[in-house]
Amino acid sequence: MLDLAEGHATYDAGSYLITYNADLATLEGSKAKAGVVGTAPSVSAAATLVLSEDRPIPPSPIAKEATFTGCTEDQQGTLNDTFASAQQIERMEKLATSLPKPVGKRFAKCRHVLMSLTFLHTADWQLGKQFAQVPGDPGAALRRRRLDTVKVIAELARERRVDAVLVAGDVFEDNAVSNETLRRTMHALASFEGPWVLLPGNHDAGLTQSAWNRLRRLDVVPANVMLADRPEPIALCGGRLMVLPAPLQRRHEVGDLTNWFDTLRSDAGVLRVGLAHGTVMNRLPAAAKAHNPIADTRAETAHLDYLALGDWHGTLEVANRTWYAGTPEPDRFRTNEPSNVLLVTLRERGAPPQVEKIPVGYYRWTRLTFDVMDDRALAVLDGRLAALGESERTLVRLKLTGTLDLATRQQLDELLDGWRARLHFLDIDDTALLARTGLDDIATLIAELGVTGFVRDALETLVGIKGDAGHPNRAADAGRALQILYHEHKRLSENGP
Ligand SMILES: [Mn+2]
Repeated sequence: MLDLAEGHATYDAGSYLITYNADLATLEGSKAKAGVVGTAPSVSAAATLVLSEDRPIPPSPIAKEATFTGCTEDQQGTLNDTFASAQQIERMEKLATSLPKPVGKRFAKCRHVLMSLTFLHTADWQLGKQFAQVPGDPGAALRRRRLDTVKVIAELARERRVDAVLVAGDVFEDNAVSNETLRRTMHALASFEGPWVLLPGNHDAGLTQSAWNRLRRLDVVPANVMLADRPEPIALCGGRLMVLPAPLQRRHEVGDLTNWFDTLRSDAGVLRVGLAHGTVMNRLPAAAKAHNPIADTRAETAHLDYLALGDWHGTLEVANRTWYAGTPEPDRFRTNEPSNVLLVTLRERGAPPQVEKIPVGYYRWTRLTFDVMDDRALAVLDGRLAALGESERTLVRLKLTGTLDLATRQQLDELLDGWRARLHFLDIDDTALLARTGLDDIATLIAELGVTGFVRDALETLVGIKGDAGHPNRAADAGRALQILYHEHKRLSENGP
């Protein structure tokens, strides 16, 4: 809340940072305070208070509106509009020229510092992906959904009034996606009319015959959509933002395509954002493929304010100022935090970026391992599946272990049939679920497992306790112990230690 009558220095107004400059207050004197309450020019005066260059701007969470006391509703609206978007600089400049000279001059000097810039960072849409592991209608629904999630991203960009959307590669599953997919993709971007920058990745590399060339040939690319298939800087936001793209021009590169970022010069104050697709060296699990290397020091050596990456499907701050956005719509059973886009705010050259994760994914892919020992476990399994919630948008890969008798196995199958109908997709791996033999028959057990020595002694003791009607609790425990012993011994003898 900025109270113009107070004359304080710094305010955090609805988390839009406002600097109230004492010099300006002096300049306008008490008239400024009075003026703010009533007339339209006084709103301009209030706006100029925000635009002082005299004080450092500490980092603060960003919102795109400020609340002022002493304004009419209309004036408040004007202020909010003015602050709403960094794209509105021209408007602010016009406003400045209508102001008394000293104030207008101050504004002209400090606008770069004060107007923060925001963009969405996303990647790995892989539109047109087939989902061979999910057959039939559920797989088709997953394919359609990816395009819907892109529409959600476009809506989000509009709502948050960002300055740009950067897509860090693998927009398409491959260069052979249908013309229909290409057209529908362009259509899905329609809600956001600001600049989109689309980068080729390894899936849709900028080859001679590429989806990118085809898009151009089909003449379906809107004017606000840039295909960054050449390693050339792209100036956005009236020149305040320079995007440095490193498009893959074949699927696998041995060298680091972001090298050229280091040598590209830009004017002082221009924000520098790299856009690339590949593997950041030394930072990802060893299993990550080492194609398309990107230096983990690139943000420093190229003086980037932010490096927007794609290829790793989970959201990850992988190095200083360097993020993987992850795929916005999850596409596999892996727990690496997909489903987000990143809302990035840059305040000024050199200041740390503010990065907000915004979930946009629809489907949830869940892996579950469950040990079934007896019929009581079925109710627990039922509860675990129910606790996942939102069954219609959930895919489950269920791995079952344990031993079951035939009757319980049948109950289990009925339970799973029910869940198969409710979930979007249920994949069951029951290769480690063993059928139980007559555990009461010690002779059978010993013969089947082929045990001797202390294992055989333990078996005999447990069977003895299990048969002791005088101690029903101990008997139940012994029964369970027998099952575990049976299961473990069988597993070890089949798989080796
Ligand atoms: Mn990729």
